[in-house]
Amino acid sequence: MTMFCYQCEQTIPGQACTTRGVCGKQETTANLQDQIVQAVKEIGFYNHQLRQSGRKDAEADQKTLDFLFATVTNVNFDDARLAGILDAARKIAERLKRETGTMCPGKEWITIPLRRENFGEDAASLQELLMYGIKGTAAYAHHAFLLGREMDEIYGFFAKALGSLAAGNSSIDELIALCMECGGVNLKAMELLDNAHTEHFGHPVPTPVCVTPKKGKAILVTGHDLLDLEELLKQTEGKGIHVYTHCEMLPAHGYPGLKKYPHLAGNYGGAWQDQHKEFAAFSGSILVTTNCLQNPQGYEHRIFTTGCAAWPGLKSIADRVPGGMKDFSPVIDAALAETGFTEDGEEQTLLVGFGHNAVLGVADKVIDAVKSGKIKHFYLIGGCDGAKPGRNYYTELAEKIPKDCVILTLACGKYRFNKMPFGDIDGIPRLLDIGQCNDAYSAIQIAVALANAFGTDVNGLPLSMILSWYEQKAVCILLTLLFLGVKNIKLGPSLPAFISPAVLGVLVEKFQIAPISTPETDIKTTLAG
Ligand code: SF4
Ligand code: SF3
Repeated sequence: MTMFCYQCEQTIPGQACTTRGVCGKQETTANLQDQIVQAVKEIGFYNHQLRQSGRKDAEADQKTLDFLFATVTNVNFDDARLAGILDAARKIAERLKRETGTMCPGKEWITIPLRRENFGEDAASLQELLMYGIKGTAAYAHHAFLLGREMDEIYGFFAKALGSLAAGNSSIDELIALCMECGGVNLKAMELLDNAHTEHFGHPVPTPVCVTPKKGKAILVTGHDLLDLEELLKQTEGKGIHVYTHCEMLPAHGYPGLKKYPHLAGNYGGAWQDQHKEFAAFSGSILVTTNCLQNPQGYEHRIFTTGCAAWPGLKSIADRVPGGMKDFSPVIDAALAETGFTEDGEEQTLLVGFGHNAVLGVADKVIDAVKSGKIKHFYLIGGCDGAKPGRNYYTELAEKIPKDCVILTLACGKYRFNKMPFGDIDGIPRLLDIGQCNDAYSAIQIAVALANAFGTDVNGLPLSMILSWYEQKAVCILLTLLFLGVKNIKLGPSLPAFISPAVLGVLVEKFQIAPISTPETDIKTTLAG
């Protein structure tokens, strides 16, 4: 068996990973993930039948989220764990098959090359666009679920869309409609997660974060799961350990419910792709709560995974029992066994915490600054980071954006520029860090409020969205923006390999989406528009 995966930006341009993933995914792992995706589509097929007859299945609904999250890029590389997931998924599909008395087709086109043969390149391209949108949405719904939030509409859509992918009976137009619907459902998933975060941890407030280490024992937490971080902070209280955030954990510092812990000491390192160097240099233990995980090199004894994240041979922290907490003592013991940092670094800070509540709290000031011409334009430079040299574009872009423009940012791509001095415009910082990728919800709230204040829509604002993508969460966010009718998005560093030329043509025609060019050209065209 060979593999065929082209779900992320890192794959060979215009092609796919066919022998081993650029991410480090082995052929066996890719094949297990293909089979999990197939089993989840079957669950969706039967679940949709059940729902149409007025019944619901909580196990099918909830497990769909976890199973799909395990197939997102850089989450789970552990074949033994994936085989267990596959087994569990097949058991649910079998049970639903018995309960519905129906038969799901689709096993004959389990891989992408087979789907291309069966359905043609364009339908296969749209099927994958939908599938990756669903995966990203599932990841956000999974986080909301862990904080006690669910939404039946999300489950109903998953059952319908996965069922249609299993049956392979949707036309090109129906697939396009499902992709747009996925964008709308993802907006609801991000809203659900935003509500869960802000109710549990409070609304983020502007907060300076130290980005240099402090003397003492240390734990580094990476990924997106704020609940894991909170439980770790509780369990490390009074133990003389500093807890640092890494990559997508940075926005944690803005939440009152997390920043109140004095031992949440700061942020360490940059985005995920630098982890080999940065984790090796970190003098403590490391906890990986979600993507993006890479093969550990030399620090295997002091790195731990939890939740959906897994790497073969790495120690994993078990899930919490209902009503309880995860037990992070292995992570704490590993931190205490390390030397820790032997001296304080020279203090340097950056600002986080500009969620919708904080920004809309100063909306009057922002609106006045636009009206008086002090703020000419807003740029949303958001999305994922990655290893490609072409991603330097985003650093140069942020650097070259004129001083009378404000930059909104979110997700891990910001590490390309978030330590630069941007200054402010009449007290409004020129760089506003909105948060994690899922906080695209916040960015949308801000844009909609500004549009209302100016009596226009989001496309009528002096706002340009220049996005960087890498994995499937970025795909669902892009679908959300398209669902909202946002036009003229610039996307880079390269266009998705799974988008066929004809599908790209539709996106260009309907939404004027375009690849990034050079920072100078893109600034010129966005300011002229
Ligand atoms: Fe290749 Fe990305 Fe798939 Fe990994 S996830 S195998 S890098 S396309
Ligand atoms: Fe980054 Fe993986 Fe996408 Fe949540 S951590 S944005 S790439």
